[in-house]
Amino acid sequence: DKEPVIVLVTGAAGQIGYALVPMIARGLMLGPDQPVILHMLDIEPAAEALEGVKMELIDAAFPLLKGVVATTDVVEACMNVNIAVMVGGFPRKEGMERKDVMSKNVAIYKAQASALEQHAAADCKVLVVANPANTNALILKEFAPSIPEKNITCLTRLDHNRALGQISERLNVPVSEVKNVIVWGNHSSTQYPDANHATIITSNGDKSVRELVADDNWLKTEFQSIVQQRGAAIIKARKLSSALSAASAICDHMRDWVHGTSTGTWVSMGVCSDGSYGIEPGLIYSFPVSCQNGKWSIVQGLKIDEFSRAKMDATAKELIEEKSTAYTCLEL
Ligand code: NAX
Repeated sequence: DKEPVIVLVTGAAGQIGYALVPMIARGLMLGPDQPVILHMLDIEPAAEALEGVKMELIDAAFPLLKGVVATTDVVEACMNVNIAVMVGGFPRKEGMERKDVMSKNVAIYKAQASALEQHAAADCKVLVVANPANTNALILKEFAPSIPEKNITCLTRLDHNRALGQISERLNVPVSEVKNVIVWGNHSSTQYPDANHATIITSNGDKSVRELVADDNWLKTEFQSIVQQRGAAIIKARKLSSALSAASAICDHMRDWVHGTSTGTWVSMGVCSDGSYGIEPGLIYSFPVSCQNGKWSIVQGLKIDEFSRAKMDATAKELIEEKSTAYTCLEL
């Protein structure tokens, strides 16, 4: 029998947490033969609700679930964790700009960076979900210098999956046959969803999405805005932000990172830039990555046209500004 993997979920009493923990306990993140122990962290006002989630996890009698810790103590939560999914944060309320939530969240991520650095397993893999996701991950990286920077990522897989979904709808093919879209940059409305290298898998080999769509204008306008504004559309329709699709994307991100992507397929992950594609080193930027042996690497050598270049630079510029706002908030 495999040793259980300890998975931390912060903000576990929230709506993504509620959708995510049963997926993890069912093996959708780490595989159907991998036992897990869940560490769930939330804050004092949510302690009772968190206890309720723990009761439901026990009641669901998941065979893979070997233990559940529900706590408001960040040290207990981070103890020996192998995987940390950071969903907890100060919510963006209606009418609030991303910048308004920035100062609250970077302070949280600075504090939780220290707890992870001191108490998590040495090879802990971290995924930051809470917004501003890229900048929270950047702050976590800066304040947990002993965690290898390659182990700190942020979630843009939901945007990636949304892009796959839109291509699938447009071309009327199953989403499982669409691959290699890219989401570049920030998990914000400046993100650049790029279908230039995307393909459809057919029995006669891969076919270019750009050629099949045969409408560059759609790819440059409507496709962009639907993917970028999808979060807002869900809030409008549900009066709540995306939760099941976010939880599913979190499982996809971790599963591909741990178990690898299939040959010839890449996914989008927010990772520390090494200067690839001219992006400022050290920024947490969403790139196309392939994964093998528990490590991601940025897909190299993709041809970037002028339109893409401008979009990729604009979202990088926003991340540089967010970084400087975050540092101002932390009075650094
Ligand atoms: P909720 O407000 O339902 O849940 C957040 C939970 O975090 C709450 O239970 C709250 O008590 C808890 N929390 C607050 N401060 C905390 C702290 N210091 N330590 C631990 N827990 C704390 O939000 P939900 O809809 O679950 O969304 C969670 C986060 O994901 C938000 O920041 C949201 O913006 C972000 N998202 C990011 C996405 C991405 O693709 N990167 C997509 C989905 C989502 O919008």
